[in-house]
Amino acid sequence: MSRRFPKGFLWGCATAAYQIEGAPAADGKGPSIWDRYAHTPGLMANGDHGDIACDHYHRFREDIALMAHLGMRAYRFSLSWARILPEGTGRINAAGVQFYSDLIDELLAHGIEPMVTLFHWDLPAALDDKGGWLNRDSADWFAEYARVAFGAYDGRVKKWITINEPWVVSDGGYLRGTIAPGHRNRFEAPIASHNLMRAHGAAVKAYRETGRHEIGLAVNIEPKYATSATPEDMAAAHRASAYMNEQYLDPALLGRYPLPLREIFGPAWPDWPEADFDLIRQPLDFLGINYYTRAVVRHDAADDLLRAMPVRQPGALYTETNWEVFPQGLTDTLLWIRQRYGDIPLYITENGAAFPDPPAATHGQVHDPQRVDYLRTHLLALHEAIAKGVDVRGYMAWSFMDNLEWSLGYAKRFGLVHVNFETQARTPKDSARFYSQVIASHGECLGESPDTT
Ligand code: GBH
Repeated sequence: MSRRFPKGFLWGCATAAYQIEGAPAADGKGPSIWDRYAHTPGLMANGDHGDIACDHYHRFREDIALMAHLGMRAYRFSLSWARILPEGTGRINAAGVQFYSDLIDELLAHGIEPMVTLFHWDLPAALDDKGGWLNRDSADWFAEYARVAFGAYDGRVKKWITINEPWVVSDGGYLRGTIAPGHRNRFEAPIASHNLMRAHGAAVKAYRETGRHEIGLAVNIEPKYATSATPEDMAAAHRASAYMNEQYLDPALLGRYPLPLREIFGPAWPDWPEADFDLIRQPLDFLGINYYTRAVVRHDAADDLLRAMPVRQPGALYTETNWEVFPQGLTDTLLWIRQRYGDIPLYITENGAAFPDPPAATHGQVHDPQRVDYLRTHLLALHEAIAKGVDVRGYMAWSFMDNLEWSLGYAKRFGLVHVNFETQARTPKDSARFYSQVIASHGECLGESPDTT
């Protein structure tokens, strides 16, 4: 069977500003909640922080040259809001605007299409001081920032993403405290989610005033399977999916929240003004799907939010972050999205895995057979969904290079390109070479039996 991908299919890779840039105070940048969080003792694995990271702020030209060398056709990256607006609103920092302008020009000069995420978690600290995503004004702050970015880059940038993974921001940032701003409050989580979605809507609305290209939202989707067919386990899977998946896609695409959220949050679930849903539900040009893993769950009253607990799968392969490798979940996710929300152009905006790679590159090589397998099997699963008629237009591997895996620090490596954090040397791993071949053959080489040399 031919594994050729559709004509014009966009092959690329992804990163996010705080994970790679470093230079937290360069050229007038304001502090973000991640600068604060990472410098709060005890919160980051190994005491790591993003002050240098991959030093991409100073090395973007060589990084882009390497992307081009590997054959990337697209690069998804995020803008640091506080580089552009150091206080989050108001004063524009021209040097920050210039940095991304130079980066975009460099990409275009190498024939690489930029895909720009406006918000990948690094909220300006000045806005957190005003309540961050708990403040209803956050939708206006975000629209103001979005307008500045559209004004500076639209035309050169043809694909925009408003927000990356609102679920992670709400669940990690406001409910469990595992990422910035580190709150643990069940009442805050749905409010943060709602304001993130209002901000998304407000930015899309602003884009329609002046924007000439495409804009969408990027969500993390994990299919939730019941461990048995009992009504209890089925209901648990249903709640888990409502919480992680439908909580964001339903308001964005259907203009309402899924019913189980009321039961999940109980007294912590607010009643929202109807008009909010008109703002949130803006017509989108595409949806970005970040896919990493699935969950199999069983009913368990001991879990006081979802009454659902993950069930470990014997015999399955798990990554270094303890996520099950389950390529079929990508096919299932894409078919589910079409079934629930209808036909909307999709991009895989992230997909990848952390594995314990060899600690250092030897003789310019880094062998990462598990990542090669992960890529191959997920691209085959993606191809299957496309063959079944799902409109997927591109794939961005997470990540271009090893980087700061948020609170888990530098030890968890997701890169196609190895980074030596002592010397900042970049070394393409076997997975980068494999992905180059996939791109060069439009997927055709996926049909061949794996190279076992
Ligand atoms: C993405 O989020 C981020 O966008 C990116 O910045 C990050 O570097 C990358 O992934 C790798 O982490 O099994 O219960 O622990 C990932 C979203 C949500 C995917 C939680 C895995 C596992 C749930 N993740 N999910 S659990």
